Amino acid sequence: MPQKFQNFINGQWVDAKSGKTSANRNPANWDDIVGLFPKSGKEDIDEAVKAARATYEKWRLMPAPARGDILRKIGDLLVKNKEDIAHEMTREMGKVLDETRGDVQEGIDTAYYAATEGRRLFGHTVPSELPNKFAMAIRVPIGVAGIITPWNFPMAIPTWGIFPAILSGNTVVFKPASDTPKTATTLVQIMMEAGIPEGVVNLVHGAGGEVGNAIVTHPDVDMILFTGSSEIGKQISRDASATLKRVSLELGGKNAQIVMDDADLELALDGVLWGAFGTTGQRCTATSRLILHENVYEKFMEMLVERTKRLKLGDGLHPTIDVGPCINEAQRRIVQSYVEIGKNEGAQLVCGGAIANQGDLAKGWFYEPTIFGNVKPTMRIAQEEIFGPVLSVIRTTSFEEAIGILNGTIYGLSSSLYTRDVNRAFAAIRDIQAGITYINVPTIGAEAHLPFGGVKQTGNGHREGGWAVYDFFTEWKSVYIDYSGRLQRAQIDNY
Ligand code: UN1
Repeated sequence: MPQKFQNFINGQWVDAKSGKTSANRNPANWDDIVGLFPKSGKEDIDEAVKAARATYEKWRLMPAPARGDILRKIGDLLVKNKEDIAHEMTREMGKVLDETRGDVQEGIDTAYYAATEGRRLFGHTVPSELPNKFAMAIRVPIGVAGIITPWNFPMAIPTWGIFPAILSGNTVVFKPASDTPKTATTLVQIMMEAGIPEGVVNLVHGAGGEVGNAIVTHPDVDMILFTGSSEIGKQISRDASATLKRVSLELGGKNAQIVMDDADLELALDGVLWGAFGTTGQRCTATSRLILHENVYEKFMEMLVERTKRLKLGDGLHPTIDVGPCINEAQRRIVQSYVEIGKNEGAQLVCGGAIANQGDLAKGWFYEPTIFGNVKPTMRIAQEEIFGPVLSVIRTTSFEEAIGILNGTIYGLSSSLYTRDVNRAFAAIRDIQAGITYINVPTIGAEAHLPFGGVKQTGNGHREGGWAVYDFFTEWKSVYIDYSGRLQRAQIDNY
């Protein structure tokens, strides 16, 4: 019998009130059931929000450096358990071990960053315009945060939200993706072991439609941090507006790597292979377009196809594997449908383009790493996020045209330029419309202490990560202290 897991509300492990569960399966072998997880609903969210609200009144009073001390312990425990968590995560969501280790490491980095932020949380002191008067602006916590996270980074992304939220003095209702409930459970167990008080972090498993929606519409939830698809992000934005919640959205991308004719082609090749097929292309920052200068087009395509065909698909727990499965059947179907769309649009399929189900791959959601050549910038496979191992290659004649093509989508998350020309590098940094620009680095691989997020329809202007996320999780309070002993009227008595 597979192990049964529970929600975590107010310091107790509890079943969903419905009593229902659903099976979470290994995407590399669907016979392997990772566990049974609660199918929760609005009534479970009501309990979780009640606990988070009540606990907030105590938690916000704990000094931030003391909250930071607990975050340091969380980091230490993640270090201690890194290898086990990485194995469990690969089994749960399929990406290869090196990558799941990196995912845990990103959580560790985020924990230690948050720990030190407990001794900063800087505000501003400014002079008052009146004599014998003091003025400052301080950061204060906001209340209850709903954190709704995706399955592609089951450790890193929850930590990006939860750690700064609680360090800032907020409490949390956490709904992880229904494809990765096990990693989320482990994260919560570690937080409890490190000494996070009961009720500060509440975990509720279940489907986005029920559980996610109940969080977003709950009048006692003050803010929502969501990472996922643009479609759901827009829905959340609409639903949250009824109670004027603060919402941070980290959504889709159609990230491109430009390779100019003066680039180090071997370096650019390593970059695009990693950016396009790492995590099976299932990153919001994945390279899904390659914009290739015509002078190197044929040569680079030959190198690229040769290396892509050598990528080994399989269970990410085996050290020889390069690329794991798609997360589930529905995702693989989307990938397959985009390949059909690309063919119908007249793009040239140069490798892959089929489900991979031979031998060991028979019971997993595998799809061959796929490349389309001669893609036109307006084709759907060059415009829409696919979230799978599909790369669209677009030919360009100039640097200026390449930047125009790169900017020519509704998204603006990550971007990359390979060139040896420093002038072009700086022009690209200025002109590319994206939240992240890499020079001679692929579109994936952001570091945890820098702001992470995008422009245009990738988000709504907030950033996850680094110092910037603390702006989302705190409110500014301006404070004036008059020690003159008399009424002093600003703008009036001094002019
Ligand atoms: C994502 O793309 O979904 O920048 C998150 C990276 C990782 C996080 C990616 N540190 O590739």
